[in-house]
Amino acid sequence: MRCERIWRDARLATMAPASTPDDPLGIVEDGIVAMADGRILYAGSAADAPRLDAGETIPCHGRWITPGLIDCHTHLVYAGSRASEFEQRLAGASYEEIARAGGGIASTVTATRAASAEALLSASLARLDAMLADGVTTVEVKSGYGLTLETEARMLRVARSLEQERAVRVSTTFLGAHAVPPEWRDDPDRYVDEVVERMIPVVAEERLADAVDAFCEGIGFSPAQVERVFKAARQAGLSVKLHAEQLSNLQGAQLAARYRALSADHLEHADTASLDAMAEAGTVAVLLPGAFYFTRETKRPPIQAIRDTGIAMAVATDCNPGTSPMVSLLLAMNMAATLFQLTVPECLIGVTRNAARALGLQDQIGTLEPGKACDLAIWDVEHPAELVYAIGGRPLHARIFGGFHA
Ligand code: DI6
Ligand code: FE
Repeated sequence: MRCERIWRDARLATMAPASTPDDPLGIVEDGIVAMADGRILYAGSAADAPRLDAGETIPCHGRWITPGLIDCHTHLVYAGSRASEFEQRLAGASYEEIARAGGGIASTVTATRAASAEALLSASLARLDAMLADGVTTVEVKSGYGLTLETEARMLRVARSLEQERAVRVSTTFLGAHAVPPEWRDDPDRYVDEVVERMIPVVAEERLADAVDAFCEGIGFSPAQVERVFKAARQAGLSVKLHAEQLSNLQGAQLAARYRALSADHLEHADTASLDAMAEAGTVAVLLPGAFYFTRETKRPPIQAIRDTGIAMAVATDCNPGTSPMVSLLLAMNMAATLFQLTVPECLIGVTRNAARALGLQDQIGTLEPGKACDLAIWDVEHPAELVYAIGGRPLHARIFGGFHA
């Protein structure tokens, strides 16, 4: 078989669904990956490989190859900083108090509205470059700091343009229902009208977003308001996801499941009825330990119940200026293990196969299997567990995007 490039002498963690329970990572010791047309032609043991006629062969000297990592929940595009609010919180103010006093998301909205597309792009690229250095090849990016049609569209266009600036796949999410903007504070339902009647149709028509998200919370939107957003999204042909049960239990995850959401994210305060509904709907649980850590939340998501119901778990950075100013997906895995007691395989599958599912991209990325995009991370580690264990290292040897060294 003719292929363009082969990586040989590698150890693979394919992340393909386990054929045996004692091999959750799909490990291949004597592995090769063959690429044609940017896709994986073969990934598996050298001994079992078909005859491959390669244009170029790259020796990996026993290094580990995983699928390129996927950060499936970020607010990467924004302007400004919230370091002063961090200091207020250290002095005793709560995240919700700061938000209700007009700070929080609203302060980033002010900074983001004032920023040009160029300024937003350059601030975002600095964060994106740090993510890529951790082996990320796909990143989800939400809007939600503009909260007018014009500024939300600007955020989404900047997010899309990251694909031209760097070798990365970007999945965009419209988060117009992130916060009620100051000009609508006295009439939140009218702002929801704006999101539903004006913004979502344009976002869909201009293909600015791949999905629609909302913040279902006392300081965000009620389930009834979120439902209106979901209805409009589905009508426009967009899939949905939800920030659910982060600070309190409003039964957002149940609502998400009812709309067959790709994911329900955070879930610290989720109850078992919600988990059953998510399992039934195939909605992925996206865990965001960076936000849990940074807000010094004490209620952990019900991990054992999530496991027991068989819900797929993903892990992401939630990179945002208010509750998770974090760009390292490797650190997010470490936190998911340390703070939430995820196992090492759960963390690794959570940033690859299950993260792909959370974006609806499971047919394209997330595992080393024939037909998937040849997005690889090649690591200088003795075992993939080190990717979860170590804090602040630089284990990435090379990042391959669509078959090319990036
Ligand atoms: N939940 C979060 O943790 C972020 N957004 C959301 O809906 C916080 C965003 C911010 O504080 O800027
Ligand atoms: Fe978030």
